[in-house]
This record gives sequence, structure tokens and C-alpha cells, in this order.
Amino acid sequence: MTSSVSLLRSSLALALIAALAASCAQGPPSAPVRSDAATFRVTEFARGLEHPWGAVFLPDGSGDMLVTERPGRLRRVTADGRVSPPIPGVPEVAASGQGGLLDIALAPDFASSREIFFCHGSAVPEGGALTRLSRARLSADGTRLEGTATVLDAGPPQRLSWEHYGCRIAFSPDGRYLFFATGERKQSERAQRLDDLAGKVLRLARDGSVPPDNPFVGRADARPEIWSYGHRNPQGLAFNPWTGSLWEAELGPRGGDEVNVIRRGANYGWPVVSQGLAYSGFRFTEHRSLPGMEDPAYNWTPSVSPSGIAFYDGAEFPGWRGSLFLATLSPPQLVRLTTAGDRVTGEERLLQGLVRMRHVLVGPDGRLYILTDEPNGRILRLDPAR
Ligand SMILES: [Ca+2]
Repeated sequence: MTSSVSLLRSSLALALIAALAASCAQGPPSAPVRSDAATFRVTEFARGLEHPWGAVFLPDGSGDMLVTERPGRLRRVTADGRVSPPIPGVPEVAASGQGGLLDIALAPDFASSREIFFCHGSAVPEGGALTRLSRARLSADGTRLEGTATVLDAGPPQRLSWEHYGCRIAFSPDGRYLFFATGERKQSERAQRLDDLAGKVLRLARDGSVPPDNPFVGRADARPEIWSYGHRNPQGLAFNPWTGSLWEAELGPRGGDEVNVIRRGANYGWPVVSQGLAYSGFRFTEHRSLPGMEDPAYNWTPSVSPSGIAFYDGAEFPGWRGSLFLATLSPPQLVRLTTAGDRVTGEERLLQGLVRMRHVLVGPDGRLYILTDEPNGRILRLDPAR
């Protein structure tokens, strides 16, 4: 990218900030933003959400979505951008630091079961907090959650820090397995421990049981829920619709942010291997790569701080099909990675400097929706333009 293009994009971002700040719900669309493979406008689709973190579209044709707010609320956002009062019945959360009500996923059979999974920070009676997977059913009229229950605690709890929960959920395309990414709770050595569920990608069957073909089943020194390990703070998890592979994004120590293609039983290296620096400024480890540990498919130093990710498989932006989008926090922007099979082939940065982005998802209308990480958070929608 040339510097003049960078400048152009920066001034577009500033114009967008001004336009969006001045708008109310369903504000006017921005001027067209021209990118490498598509031209789009940004519309403020909804506002008034406190640190929205996870979202799903309901599969009932309404175009409505359910959105979590980190302090511990769930709201319905209608297709015209209206935000409902909080839906009662959400799991109890530890809303401190980076914790709270984080991701949400619909069961593959939601249309009949009404079942929803939540990932959240949870305080435990013995003290401290951990990353918890819970489930509940949405009532037939959609106004409340029922039967809220814990599925899995990714313990042991951490008493000293309220950070690094990870916390994304992804169902396999065949609907049989739930994958659940957990952060190492700022205790980096936990990511390498197989008797500990922090710093992992975990795999459960649809009913919450442990599948017998998980890689560490039957080992006395390991938890059978573990699918992969050596992860730091994974907040992005999505299946590649074309290859069927599970992709993950995690925040590195200082730089060393990663995108990984997740393989059964594999070790992704943290904290033994990293491209990044510790916050003290010293390299956390001298190893950038080691035999027996997976290299990232892509990495960033300096950081982009990736959170939610989504593969674009819609029809509205033909030039974006096959791209992986990453909502990034710092510096704030939308990153687009082009892919070929399970390889990353290029990177484009969009909406640089606009706003901290927590999550990105593709709507049933083929448009891209972005959750902003703000106290008065918003949902932005990217619409095609010419
Ligand atoms: Ca790694």
C-alpha cells in the first residue's frame, strides 16, 4: 500500500468518525470507501450497547440478532436496528477487567431446541474467576432464557488477574462438535499444561460430553476436553467454509499476534515460542519456531490486537469471498486476509483509526456487521457501494 493511499484511507476514517458521531440510530451511510476488492459504505446499524462482545443472527428469517454486552446483558437487535431491553436469564458473570458475558453461539438445531451457548467469565466460590461455557434455552416468545446451566468450567480459577479469558465458540460445519477457545488467564505456563483447561481450544460433542476421539482421551495426566494447546488469549474462532478447517486468532504479548489453523492435538507454542515481546520490552522467549510446535499461519508485530473473526462467504461483496476478516482493537481497524486453501496470501487494512472493533460477522443479507468496543457501543454495517 502506498503512503498516499494510507493518507487517503486515514482521512476517510476521520470523515467516517465525524459522520457516525453525528448520526442517530440507523444513521446515514458514509461516503463510499474504496478498497482493493470492494467499494462499500458504513452505516450505523444500532447503538446503545455497552461493550458488545458476541452476536448471532437468528435463523428465523427476521434478520434479528442477539448481542451480548460484556457487563452481563443479552439484547435482541431487530433488523431495523432497534435494541431491546435486557433478556432475563443470562448466566451470572464476573464482569471485571476483561471478563463478563462474552461470546454467544446458537446450537446447530436451535430452530427446534432453542438452545444457546454462552462463554463468559465466572467467579467461583473458592475464589477467583475462570472461563465458563454455559447453555440456556430461549423461550418460544424470545423474551427470556430458561434452564440456564453450566456446561464446562475451564479451570482452575485464577485469583490474581481478570484478564485473558479468550472465549469464542464455534460449531463444526456438520453441527456435531462445539469448539471453545480459552485464554491462559495471564499465567502463561498454563497454556502448556495438559491438566489445565486455560490457554486451549476445547472440543465437546453437541450435548456437552467429551467425544471419544479427542486427542488426549485416556491419558491420566491430561484433560480429555483439550483439542489443541499453547494458546495465549484467543478471541477469534471460525471454520473456513471452503476447507472445513478451524481457524483461530489470538493476542500476543507485544506483537506476536497470531492467526492459526487448528489441528488435532497440536501445540501452538505459547509461551515457549512467540514472535512477540513481553510487556517489559524484552523478548519473552528467544524461540520463534521449534520442532513439535505449530507456526502461525500469519502473525503481526507490532500488534493489531485481533478479537472476533469471520470468513466472508456472502454474495454482496464478490471480491471478498474467501477473505478472513478480523475485528481489531489496537490499532483499531478491520483487517482483511486473503486466503487460498488454508494459507494466508495477503493483507488489507480497512477503516484504520475508526473505532475499536470487538467482533465481525456476516449477516444473512451478505453484509458485514461490526461490534464496536465502546461504553456506548454500536453495530456498524458495511453495505456495497459503487
Ligand atoms: Ca503460537
